[in-house]
Amino acid sequence: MEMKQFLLETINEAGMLALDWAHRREQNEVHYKSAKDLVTDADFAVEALIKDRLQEKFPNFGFWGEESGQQKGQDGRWIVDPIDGTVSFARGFDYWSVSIAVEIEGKIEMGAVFAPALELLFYAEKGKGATRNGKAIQVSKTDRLEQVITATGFACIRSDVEPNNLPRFNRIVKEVLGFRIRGSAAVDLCSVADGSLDAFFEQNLNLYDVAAGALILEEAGGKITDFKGKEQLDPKAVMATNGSIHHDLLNLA
Ligand code: 2AM
Ligand code: CA
Repeated sequence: MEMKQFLLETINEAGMLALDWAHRREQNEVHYKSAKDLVTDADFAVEALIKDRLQEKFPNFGFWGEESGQQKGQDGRWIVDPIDGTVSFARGFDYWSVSIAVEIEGKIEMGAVFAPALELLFYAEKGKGATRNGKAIQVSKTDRLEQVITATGFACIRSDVEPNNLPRFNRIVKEVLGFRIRGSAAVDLCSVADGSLDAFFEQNLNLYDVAAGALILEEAGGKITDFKGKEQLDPKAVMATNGSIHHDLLNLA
């Protein structure tokens, strides 16, 4: 079986397992990695399922998951966030997702983000465009700040990182039409990809939060840089836009 089909089958199975946990929240125990960093039984179960499936089918692939760490492999690796938006998931707020990126020779070649409670599956392959529930997607054409709806998040504040995202938020919030803070970086990147949002920026994320979403956004015609405008995926400094308003937002970043 080729990798694409296997990736889509696996993320579907993982998302359905997570949704099953979401439907019986009272059984899903919350554990605290630190005061504001939590993980649930479901996170561990979903990551274990994905890792098992990968090892069974592609044993020469490495694996990097948020909950079980890194395991080397010769053919490439899967970069996995079993549940991106765990806080939302644990509370029954529907913006959470399973995120899987396929890295080969150091480059992200495929990415899938599945938000089962929203019934949204995003997929992209390098050079082949991006899809939402099987249909091709494109970023928005919004090119004026006063028409921009942008997402952000405050992982930096939960991790006590200084300087944090608040001064940037304060500058940008005065110039744009609206903000959305929904708690899943992976879903936010996909919303920029399908044009329902125009931008997303956040500090202090991890590669497993953004690797798949970043490819999906780029394949939908979007742009990602750090806050200085350098064209790279730096999970600690993410400015992701439709391209048209990138320069204006960077000026405020
Ligand atoms: P998670 O749910 O997988 O932890 C929301 O702002 C984004 O920040 C989510 O992608 C979330 O991923 C991530 N996040 C939340 N708390 C964080 C922390 N303390 N450190 C780093 N990332 C965090
Ligand atoms: Ca997670």
